[in-house]
Amino acid sequence: MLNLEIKRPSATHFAPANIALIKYWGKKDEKLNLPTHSSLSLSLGNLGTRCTLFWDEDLLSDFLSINGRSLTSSDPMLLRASKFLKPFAPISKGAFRVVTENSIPTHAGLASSASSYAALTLCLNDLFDWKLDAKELSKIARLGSGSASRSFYKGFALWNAGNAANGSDCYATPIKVKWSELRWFVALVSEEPKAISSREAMNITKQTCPWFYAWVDQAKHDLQKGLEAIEKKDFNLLSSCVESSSFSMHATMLCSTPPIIYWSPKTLDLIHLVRSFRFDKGLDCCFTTDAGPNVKILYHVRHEEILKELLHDQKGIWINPWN
Ligand code: 2P0
Repeated sequence: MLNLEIKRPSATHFAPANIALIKYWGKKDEKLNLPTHSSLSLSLGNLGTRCTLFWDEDLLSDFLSINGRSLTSSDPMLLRASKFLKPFAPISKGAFRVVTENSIPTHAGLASSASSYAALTLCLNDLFDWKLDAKELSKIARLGSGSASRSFYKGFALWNAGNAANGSDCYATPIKVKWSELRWFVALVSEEPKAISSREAMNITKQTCPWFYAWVDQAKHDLQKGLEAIEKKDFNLLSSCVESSSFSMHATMLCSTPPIIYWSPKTLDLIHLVRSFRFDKGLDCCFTTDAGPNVKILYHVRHEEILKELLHDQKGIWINPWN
C-alpha cells in the first residue's frame, strides 16, 4: 500500500515525450491499460511536459491547467486526470492542483498524454515521498495513459506487455543501447486536436477490425526485428520494421467500422517523399505516424545536412532524442 500522506507542499518534474517505433494499439484490459502486445519507443529529447503538482486545501475539486489555460470542470482531459488521481487523494480536505506546460503541441498525435502522465507520476512520487523506482512509476503512469509507461527514459524504451492479469509485469524498461546518431524530424502537418481520441480509436479497432489479431502477430514480429536492428545498429532493418508497424497499425484502423483515418493528403505526400529519399537517394531516413496527421521522420545524423536542405520549406521540429 502506498502512503497517502503529503510530505511536501508541491513537486515539479519533467518527462520526455516518446514516439513508438513499434506501436501499441489495442488493450487486453481497458481498466488496467494492459496492451495486447509489447511496444518500443524512442524519446523526443527535451520535448515533453513539465508538471507541478500541489495538494490545495482550499480547492473543492481537482484543477488542471495546460500551457496557462485552466480547463473547465467538464473538460474530458480534466475528468481523465481526476480519475487517475482519485486513488491517490489524501482523506484530508482539498483537491489536487496540476499545472502543466507542454513543449509539444497538445493532442496532435505527438504523445503529449504520455509525457503528461509520466511527469504527473514523478510528481506524485515526490509529493508523497514514495521513493519508487522507474519500473514501479512506469506501472502507475500506465494507468493514466499506456504510452506514458515509456516516458521515463531518454533513448529507447521497451514496454513489456507481460502476462499477469493484475499488470504486475506490465511496465517499460530502458534499452541499454545508445544509438547516438539517430535523430527525429517531426513534420507538423497540423496542430489541430484530433477528431477522435486514440483511446476511442484503439477500442473501435479492437472491436471491429477483422484482422485485429493478425496485427498483434505482426507487431510481435516487428518488435523482434526492431530489437535486432537496434542491437546491430542496422538502419535499413530498423526502417523496414518501423514503417511496417506504422502501416499495419493504420491498416487496422482503415478496416474498422467506422473507418478511422488520421492521415491527411499532406501526410501521404510526406510518406512518399521520405520513402523516395531512402529508395531513390539512398538516405538513411524512414517515417512513422501515430494518431494524427503529423509525420515523424527518423534519420541518421550523417544525412542531416541534406535532409535539412530537402525539407527546408517543411514546418517542423528537428530533435536530438539524446539531449
Ligand atoms: C503508441 N499510440 O504506441 C501508440 C501509437 C498512438 C499510436 O499509445 O488509451 O494515449 O491512454 O493507453 O497511450 C496513444 O495512445 O492511449 C498511443 P491510452 P495512449 O505510442
